[in-house]
Amino acid sequence: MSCSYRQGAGVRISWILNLTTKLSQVIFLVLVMMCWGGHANAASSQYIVLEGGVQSGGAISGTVVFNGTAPDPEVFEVDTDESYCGLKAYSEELVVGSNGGIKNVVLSIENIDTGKAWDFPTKFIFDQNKCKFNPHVMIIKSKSEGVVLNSDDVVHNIHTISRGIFNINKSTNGHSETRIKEKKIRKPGVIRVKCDMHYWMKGWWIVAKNPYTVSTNQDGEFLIEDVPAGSYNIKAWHEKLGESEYSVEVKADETAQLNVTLG
Ligand SMILES: [Cu+2]
Repeated sequence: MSCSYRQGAGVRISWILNLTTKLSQVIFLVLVMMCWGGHANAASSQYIVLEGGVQSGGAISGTVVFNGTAPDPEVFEVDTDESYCGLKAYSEELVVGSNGGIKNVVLSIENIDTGKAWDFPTKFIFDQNKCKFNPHVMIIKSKSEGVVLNSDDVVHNIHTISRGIFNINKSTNGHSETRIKEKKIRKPGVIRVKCDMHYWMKGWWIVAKNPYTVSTNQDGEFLIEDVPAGSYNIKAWHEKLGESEYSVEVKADETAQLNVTLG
């Protein structure tokens, strides 16, 4: 009896070992498939520049306007470096022109993988000037290098907040340059920028997925050029008014109109 008991236990152990091996094989296969899928997705989301440029490209132009009467810009009481920065600071969060056009709305084509060459500056410049960030909204390419200037007589701070794109928190002396090295800005997305010395100083870096990313001027106008003919989803992003998407059909050598109302 004791012998058959031992045999039964042996069979059970060997069955369990067999099952464990099979389970390990299944888990390994699932992991390989997940890694492969992730790699394929990463590769397919890369933007590719068309050799020889875009032939017979079209364009998308339009205006982004505020719905209704725009509120007056928020006014901040300056509580630090008043003798240099002044007693009041005006929010640049929502800037609406006399025609109702909204400044600093970022428009981008979401579903484009190939097209024109990047026409962004090779080196971006972000200036701390008169206790403001200039530009308030800056569009850049990932992996690009740049400089944060402090053009003022007072000490500022550059503090970026993002989800794994680029985070820095560094004070900048008056009349100094802080270099941002190539490859530090890891991937497309939104980076919020603030100065911890002066609470009203706020800005944004938009890291573009492709060169079809522009912002509106002070009249709310924008133009996206050299677009291959096709159907596109256009995303409009504004720091206060949020995100919205629109469909546009671009025909060869023609300019499609896209007028957007936000607010
Ligand atoms: Cu500051």
